[in-house]
Amino acid sequence: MLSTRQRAALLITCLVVVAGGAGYAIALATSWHGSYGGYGKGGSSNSAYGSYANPGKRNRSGAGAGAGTGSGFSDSALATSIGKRIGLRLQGQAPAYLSTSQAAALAGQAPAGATVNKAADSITFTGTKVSFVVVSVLPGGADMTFRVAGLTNPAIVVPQGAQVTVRFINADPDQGHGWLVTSEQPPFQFGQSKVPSISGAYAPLIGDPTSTGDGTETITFTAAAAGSYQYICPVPGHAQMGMHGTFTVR
Ligand SMILES: [Cu+2]
Repeated sequence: MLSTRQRAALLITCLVVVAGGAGYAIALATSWHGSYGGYGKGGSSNSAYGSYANPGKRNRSGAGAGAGTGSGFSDSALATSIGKRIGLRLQGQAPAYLSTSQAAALAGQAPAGATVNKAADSITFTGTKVSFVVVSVLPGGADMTFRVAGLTNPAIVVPQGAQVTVRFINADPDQGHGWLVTSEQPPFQFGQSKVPSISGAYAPLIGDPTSTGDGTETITFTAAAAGSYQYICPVPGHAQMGMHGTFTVR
């Protein structure tokens, strides 16, 4: 029997891109194996995001930092549309909620035992226990970015073998987002990795805020293998639009 976490981690997105004369037609099917709604409201698995036709939008650059340099399909309108659907579908299903002001405070808080270098936009941990808060799309901040310790998409460095605890909060009012560590490197494609390269390094997608506040969850994993990774949002097109930063294990 898979745990809620394991089931939620099995996010499979299939992108079928068909080149047409005027542009691309995209059939997009996203499904959660088991029930993503293992967070309490089961039964939302195997959702299909339907079909989209986007004539004339070939290889268009996405908006935001780090966007648009990939050779893959890029469509920020489609990426935003998918995020909206996920946001609505998963609204109210996060394991816990906190107020928007609490989320904003946590987004600016420096993690214990870390060196936060604002100029270099980096956070370096040296201890074997690493813990930090990641907030996606903080109101008032840049769209399609992560906020950690007051920095936007900072480089995060952790020692090899460290136990890493990540509290993920989705503060975006109208988009679903997640947080995942991958060995894939930018430029990202529209449909980048949905499977973490470090076991357990995946905070499953959280939907829109509710009247109670922003959805939050906490994950823990071991940074076993040294390497240069990226943390990304696994929603198609979101990493391409700027939701990524370096995650170094050394
Ligand atoms: Cu996202």
